[in-house]
Amino acid sequence: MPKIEVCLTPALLDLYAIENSIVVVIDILRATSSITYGIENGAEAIIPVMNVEDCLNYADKGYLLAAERNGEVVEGYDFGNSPFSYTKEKVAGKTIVLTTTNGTKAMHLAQERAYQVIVGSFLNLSSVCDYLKKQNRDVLLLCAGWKDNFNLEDTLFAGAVVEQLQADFTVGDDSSVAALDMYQLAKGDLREYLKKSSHNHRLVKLNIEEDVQFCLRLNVCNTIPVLEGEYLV
Ligand code: 3SL
Repeated sequence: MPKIEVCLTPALLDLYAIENSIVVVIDILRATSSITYGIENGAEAIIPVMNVEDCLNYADKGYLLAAERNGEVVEGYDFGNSPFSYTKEKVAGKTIVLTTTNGTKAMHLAQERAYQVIVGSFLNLSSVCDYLKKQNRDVLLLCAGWKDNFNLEDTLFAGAVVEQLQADFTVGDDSSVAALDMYQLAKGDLREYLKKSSHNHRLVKLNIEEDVQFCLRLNVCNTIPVLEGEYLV
């Protein structure tokens, strides 16, 4: 049986052998939720870049430029990381260059070594799990966390995936067991549980409570963004 493991922060990624694994990058609030929603809504591609300045390399290509740091849109950019900026009206047929505090960095780190990098969120939970079940390959769930620290929301999602895959995969490490236990404790009311999370406090201060609610919606997207070269498609 293939194995499933959970890497709780990008700072721990070096500990995992991922050359033959599918890595699911998770940044529930809000990067991987917004990316999922954008691709679902017909964005042609999303190019995740590490640094704000990297976006400018694409400035003359007619792409939308999106940049978030510390939860806020970086001045001068078209938009940031809110799922409400990734609606059909705004992104269908468009290519978006995106940089975020944690999520896009995690994608780059994973891509250096992984067999494949895909994007997971509660919005596409079941589609991601169905896809992983069919691949018969080891899986690493990579929590983007916050500036290399552990966070609750990404770990909860990892637990939700472990719950759906545990019959078909060997659960490979204690962080998977912890994520599963946490998810089973919280799943009756994810929103209530996440009121304790540090990123929730950050986002509530920024007045984006509705983004948090949105990112916790279950299975409203079928798409699975896959990183192909520099493009998420
Ligand atoms: O860190 C990230 O990649 C972001 O998702 C953070 S925020 O939700 O936009 O604050």
